[in-house]
Amino acid sequence: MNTATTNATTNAPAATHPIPAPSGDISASFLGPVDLTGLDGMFSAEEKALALRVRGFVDEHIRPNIGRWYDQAVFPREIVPELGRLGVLGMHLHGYGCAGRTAVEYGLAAQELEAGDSGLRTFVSVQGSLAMSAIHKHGSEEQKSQWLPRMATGEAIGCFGLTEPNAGSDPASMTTTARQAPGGDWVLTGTKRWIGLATLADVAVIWAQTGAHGDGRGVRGFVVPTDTPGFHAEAIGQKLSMRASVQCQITLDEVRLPAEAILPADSAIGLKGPFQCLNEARYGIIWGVMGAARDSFNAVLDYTMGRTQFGTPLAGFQLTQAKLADMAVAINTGYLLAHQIGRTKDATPASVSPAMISTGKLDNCRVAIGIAREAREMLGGNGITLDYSPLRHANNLESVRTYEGTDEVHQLTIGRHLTGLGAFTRTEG
Ligand code: TGC
Repeated sequence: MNTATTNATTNAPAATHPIPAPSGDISASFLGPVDLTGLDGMFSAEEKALALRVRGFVDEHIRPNIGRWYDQAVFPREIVPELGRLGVLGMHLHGYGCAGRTAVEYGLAAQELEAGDSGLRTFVSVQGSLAMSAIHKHGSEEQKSQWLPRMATGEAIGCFGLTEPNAGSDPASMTTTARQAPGGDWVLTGTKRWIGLATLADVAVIWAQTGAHGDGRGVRGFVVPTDTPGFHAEAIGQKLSMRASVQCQITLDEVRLPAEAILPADSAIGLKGPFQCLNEARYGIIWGVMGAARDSFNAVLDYTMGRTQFGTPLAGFQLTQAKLADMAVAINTGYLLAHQIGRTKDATPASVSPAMISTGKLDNCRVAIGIAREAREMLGGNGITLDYSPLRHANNLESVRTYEGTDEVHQLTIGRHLTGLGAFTRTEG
């Protein structure tokens, strides 16, 4: 029988070990009871204050509603300007109304948002790390001035169209084309799939084959206002994951754009253009998923402390403690990995290799999903409801583990780094 009192907004027992409130005592670890290794001491007072501010936002705007949004498969469009006011949209970018925060601060914000829900963190990543980063890194002055300030406030939403129905792990095989018409206009034709927020977006960064160079170097990016004739986005339904987020299929039917719609920078010639943006999004995931893992851990720690079976709190059983210990150790190592990559990114950005990013994305995703699944199991039957976060996190993490590079893509990226031998084999024909 559950002896704990009940939370007013859900049927879940009230927290017996609440994580600190935004204005709480940060002399104890700001990461709560999971901090076994002095993680708290790795962050400055300013960094922790930022994390706690984002946590306060999550506590106020996301936690009370996320079960309903998830159940009803709703992305709360109205939260976008609130996220803009919080300063997390394109927060790691400088100028054009962006907050100019460090990589570590961006990571801390990502893990607080994902402690709320991966779908909401994904919105912030797609907007800031993919769409805004693409324009910021590769765009013209006009493109930056037109879009970035409005995207930083949430007045405009962006999406990033790379993946296609038949080109997921292998974007070099994309079939979307951009041909230049007499007079210089570009005409885009093709289909993109699994594109976050495309039905809500005001602008899409679309990657397409121009045929101008061989070996995938013909891939270029285009800034496409979504009200351009021929642009059509449709939400993908019946998802069992990321239900408080929107993933879409985009159809480009002879979408005609002016010559200056292309992302002009040399850095955007070929696949390295989109891959540089994927690095930013993958970096955010390294931190984000630790938030989902930490939230799952907190939920199950509270639950096992409060629920008595066979006359003992579940947390008093050795088998429970072994699981809690393994989860906490894995979360600590995940934060250490994220912190190491984040500090490196702030100190010497050029030394953050694709293999380093792959190491973090690969391991923190598989660790986080393992923790969320284990936490669900420890919650027993109660764990299959939306009153508790772990199964929602586990389901979301199925998507997070897959997008921005599957485990296999990251293993082979690391393998290529270690051996110098590329094991991605493309069979022509
Ligand atoms: P490869 O020959 O390795 O590289 C082509 C060019 O790109 C450069 N490059 C990178 N540059 C920066 N960062 C990286 N991480 C890079 N990886 C490669 C490379 O140096 C080369 O440059 P250059 O100058 O020689 O042209 O290309 P490959 O075709 O052999 O691919 C290798 C592989 C498998 C690693 C790559 O294709 C890959 O990462 N695949 C996974 C793609 C992926 O993550 N897709 C998910 C996209 S996310 C999305 O569209 C929807 S989710 C977001 C949402 O919600 O909207």
